[in-house]
Amino acid sequence: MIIIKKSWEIAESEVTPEPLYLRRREFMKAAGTIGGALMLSPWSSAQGALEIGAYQGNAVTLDEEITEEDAANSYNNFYEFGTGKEDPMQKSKRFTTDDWTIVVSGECEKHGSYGLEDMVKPFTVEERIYRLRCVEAWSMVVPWLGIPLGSILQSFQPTSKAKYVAFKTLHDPVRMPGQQRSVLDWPYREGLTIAEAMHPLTILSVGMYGKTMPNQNGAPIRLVVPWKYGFKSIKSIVGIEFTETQPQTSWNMAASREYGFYSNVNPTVDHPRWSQKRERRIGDIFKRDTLMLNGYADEVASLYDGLDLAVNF
Ligand SMILES: Nc1nc2c(c(=O)[nH]1)N[C@H]1C(S)=C(S)[C@@H](COP(=O)(O)O)O[C@H]1N2
Ligand SMILES: [Mo]
Repeated sequence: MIIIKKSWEIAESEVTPEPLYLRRREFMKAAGTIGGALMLSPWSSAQGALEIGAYQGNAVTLDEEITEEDAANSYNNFYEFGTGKEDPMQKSKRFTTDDWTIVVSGECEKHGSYGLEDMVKPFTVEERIYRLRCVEAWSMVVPWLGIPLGSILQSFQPTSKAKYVAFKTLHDPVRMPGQQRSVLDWPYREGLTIAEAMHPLTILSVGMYGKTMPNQNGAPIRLVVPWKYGFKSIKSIVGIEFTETQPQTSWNMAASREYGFYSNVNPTVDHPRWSQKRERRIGDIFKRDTLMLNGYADEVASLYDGLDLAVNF
């Protein structure tokens, strides 16, 4: 397989300032992987569980400290396993994701039920180091492993009527005990415009910190949309539907005044109950300013040309 890099996909050695580059090398060593600009054969499979083999070196990186892996794996929002920050880590230990299938439906040519491995195997897994900004005003920097969502969606051949993409999390109150309480209208649902879904920064992530996705972070596959509040990055996806109209989304259904469909990170639009101007980076003592579109404005602001972001929050 030959991989042609997009203009913005630059090897870490070409773009990363040296101190971070060195830290990255140490991190890759610690994770027991080899960092390289282009590495193929992304998948290997053992006993049903999805394992990540070699992956492409990071195409998007940040000159910011990566959050401690332990913190990213123990301070989570995943209400399917409880509403406490440590519930997902503690209560998802026995969650199994073998033989995971994803149903693709709606406005596309190739609907059907896809096994996870079959769906992702044709694509190269890349490392993307992104900020994650929760609507609750905390944030992290996470090295995700994933595939551009757009590449996967194109393979389903969306029709011209596909204006939105809707995602659904597994609904199984036995395996996801948090669903035995109606804190949300299960299953968890999210959605993007087709332009947002096709944007090269949007990924489906299958791992982090050089490893297969931990259960508490949304195993085996979750969305990562780095310029939107964290709740848009839906975990443990079992359904992808192309729609003509704007899909319903869980937090908007729960409190439409507080959580809009777009939910772009925006320090100038406060949540009705708290300010969004600043955030607590997990591991830091002092708060820092929240950046417009979480620091990705150069890449994505054009998606919202002519849209009033205070109205379309
Ligand atoms: N299915 C599902 N996806 C979800 C959530 C959830 O409760 N259920 N929480 C969201 C929220 S609020 C955030 S901030 C991120 C947190 O991702 P992390 O735990 O990997 O940091 O996941 C999002 N995805
Ligand atoms: Mo969040």
